[in-house]
Amino acid sequence: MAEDAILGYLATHEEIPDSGQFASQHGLHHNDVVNVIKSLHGFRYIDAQDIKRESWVLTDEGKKYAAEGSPEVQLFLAIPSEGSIAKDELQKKLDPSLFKIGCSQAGKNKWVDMGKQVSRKVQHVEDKVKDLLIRIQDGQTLGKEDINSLRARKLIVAQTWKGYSVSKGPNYAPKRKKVATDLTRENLQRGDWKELEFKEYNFNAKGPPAEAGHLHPLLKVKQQLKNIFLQMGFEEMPTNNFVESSFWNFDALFQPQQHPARDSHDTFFLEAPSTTRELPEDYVQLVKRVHESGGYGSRGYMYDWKREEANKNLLRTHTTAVSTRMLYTLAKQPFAPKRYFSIDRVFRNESVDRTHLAEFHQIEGLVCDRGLTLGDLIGVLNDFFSRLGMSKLRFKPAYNPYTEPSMEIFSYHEGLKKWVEIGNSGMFRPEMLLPMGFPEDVRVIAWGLSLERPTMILYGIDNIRDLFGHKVDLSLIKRNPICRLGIN
Ligand code: FB9
Repeated sequence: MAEDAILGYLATHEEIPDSGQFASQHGLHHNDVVNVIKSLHGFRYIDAQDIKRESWVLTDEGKKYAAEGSPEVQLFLAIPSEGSIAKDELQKKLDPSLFKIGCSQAGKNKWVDMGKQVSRKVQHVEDKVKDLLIRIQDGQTLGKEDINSLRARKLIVAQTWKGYSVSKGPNYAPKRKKVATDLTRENLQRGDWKELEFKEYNFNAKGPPAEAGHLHPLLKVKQQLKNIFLQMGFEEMPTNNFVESSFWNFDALFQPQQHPARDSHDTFFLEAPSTTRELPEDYVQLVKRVHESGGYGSRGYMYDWKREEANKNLLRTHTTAVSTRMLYTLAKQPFAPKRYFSIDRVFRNESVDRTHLAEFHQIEGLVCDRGLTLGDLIGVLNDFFSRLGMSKLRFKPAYNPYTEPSMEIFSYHEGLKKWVEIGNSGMFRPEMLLPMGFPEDVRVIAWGLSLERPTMILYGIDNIRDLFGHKVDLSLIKRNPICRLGIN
């Protein structure tokens, strides 16, 4: 239909200057003409150039006034030609939005005398606004001043009309030749492949989107962080046990049994299996003693340490529980420096809010070596976070039951234009390391942060519930970009 019209017209005419006029002259919808133009252009039957035309269209309010007259004229006509009418009377005669605009415009045009009583100041008025709006509807061009006054009253808005001018292309023919898009066995048998015209390959054509698996943003950031740790010579610790005993999660870390984090308000304790099966007895006695009466230069906590408390099973509250197991195993071997890291889920019985769920992923790093100092900790933190793109760090003294000294870590975030708390760190207490059997001069420095916080900031996710859990919208998983950690 449109195709024959266009190809036919070009048989006898140099070009089609304006696809819009061509469409209306041939009683065609301009959209159909445009689609055909795009296709014929694709096969180089024609050459098409974009043409744009700015035009004005009426807003809904504009259409209303073009149909019913401008508010100021409606107001004027509602006022008796002789005498006056009470303002609130008049108000009743008109639709509220009309009345307000009508008053201000009629006032501006000095058509009416607005007081308690309202009267006409002129006998007759022209509805210039209505006429101008109708002229625009008829596609007429108005003067700049009229356009600005209508635009100012939000009665018209600009609209860009896009069309094409068309001329013959290198493959022009009055009728589209059927091009072969495939060389078939039949073509070869019939030998008609010689005459056939084959469609050119469009090497820029996008293939159908490959429906492939997609990594959750958290896993992309996790992989980036793993790479950073491995590049820094760290080994990953096995974190495949969400269920842990209070002993490894708390006691071995020299965290006292009456510490608030150890009650069910903060920790998920298990009903079944409620208690751990076995613990290394000789080591347990050393932990019991250091809690009760100290040793190694410490006076301990001086309370009755209860085995049954240590036996309670829970969902680990931090991956530091894994660090404890690994350090205990390490202390059994002839000493060798070690760098360990873990990234996995931890569980805290906390109230859920924009940035907190009952579970999150903790990232932890530790360095175990002789004579390590706080300087070494600050050094490794600067190295680690600079690889995450966070170079300007500040440290604030903090407290953890299992590290002394301890520091909260802050970084200045260019995007957020503020200092952000990016983690916690410290030097494990001798009351934790010496009962394990480490030599006196062995020190362990460690730090931790969450995986969710950096992921939310990197992917601009404001509410943690949009990142993790059953409410996550899968399209976020499908379309989330690669993880650009450390790359601004
Ligand atoms: O992740 C945290 N903040 C953070 C980290 C990175 C980041 O990157 C952006 C791209 C720029 C942005 C923010 N925090 C730790 C700080 C806060 O969010 C904090 O309010 C919440 N914390 C969690 C615990 O909440 C109860 C984050 C989580 C956390 C805190 C401490 C540790 C681990 C995770 C630890 C530890 C530790 C200390 C000493 C020795 C061993 C482990």
